[in-house]
Amino acid sequence: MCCVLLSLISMEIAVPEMTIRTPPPGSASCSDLFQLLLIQQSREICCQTGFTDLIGCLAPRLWQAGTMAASKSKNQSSLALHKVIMVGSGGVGKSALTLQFMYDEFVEDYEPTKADSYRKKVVLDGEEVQIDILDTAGQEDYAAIRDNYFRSGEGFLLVFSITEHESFTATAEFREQILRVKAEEDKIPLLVVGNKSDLEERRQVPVEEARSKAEEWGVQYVETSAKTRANVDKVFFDLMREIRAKKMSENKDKNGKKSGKNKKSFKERCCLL
Ligand SMILES: Nc1nc2c(ncn2[C@@H]2O[C@H](COP(=O)(O)OP(=O)(O)OP(=O)(O)O)[C@@H](O)[C@H]2O)c(=O)[nH]1
Ligand SMILES: [Mg+2]
Repeated sequence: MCCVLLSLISMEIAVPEMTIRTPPPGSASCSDLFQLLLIQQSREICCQTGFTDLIGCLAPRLWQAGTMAASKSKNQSSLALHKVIMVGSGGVGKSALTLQFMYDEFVEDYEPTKADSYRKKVVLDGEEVQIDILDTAGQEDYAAIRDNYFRSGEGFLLVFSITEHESFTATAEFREQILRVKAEEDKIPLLVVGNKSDLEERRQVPVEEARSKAEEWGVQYVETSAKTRANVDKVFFDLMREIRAKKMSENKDKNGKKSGKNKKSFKERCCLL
């Protein structure tokens, strides 16, 4: 069974609306692969029954299911899992950044994304963790399914291209959508990323303009180049740190409440003589 599954490790499973790229050899476990096969099977059912629209709706759920399964195996191997979503207009370099981070390669060709999902084990401040990256479509045709994607994310890289002012203006709308979808959450881990910093001669967005917007939103602004790899690791690792800090403070709150409750019930059990 394992041999058959291992032969699938570097295979790319492509479907009309979503691609799941398996981790490079050595980093995929059997349970990861089993999940991928399950996901693939569900999608095949959708394709065969002609419900291709369903895939758009199911993709984020399937991603969630996949990451939930990873959380389970995470518990077994006690690995934390951080779920990151790439957001921004079409052509700003979301896929290029993701592929550079995942595989240390720069893709020159532009192929608009529908939705791609990636998983990698990394060492974050000395601790081995897993990162799940959902690379979403910037193209407007897919705007309707963004809500579903955003709901399942724990942190966001809000990407624009420094060579296209319109893509910078669009970040405000993307941010609004994230805040609306995650309205019940306090502080959402998010970084504003100005990509294509290697194309300085074509810059349309001044650093100061982007920085002051990020300050207004209370988030970090970082310029990257998927081509030269400048700051690529930084944005993913800084975001994971923010996600981890949020989870820790939420756990602290929960535990605080629990012990508060215990104190009350202890008091309630006492009576004055
Ligand atoms: N010079 C330079 N080109 C880049 C950089 N990042 C991306 N590109 C190029 O810009 C084009 C679009 O990049 P993608 O990563 O496909 O853009 P995207 O944001 O994923 O686009 P959608 O999938 O449509 O949302 C490609 O031709 C890339 O090679 C960069 O940092 N520097
Ligand atoms: Mg893309």
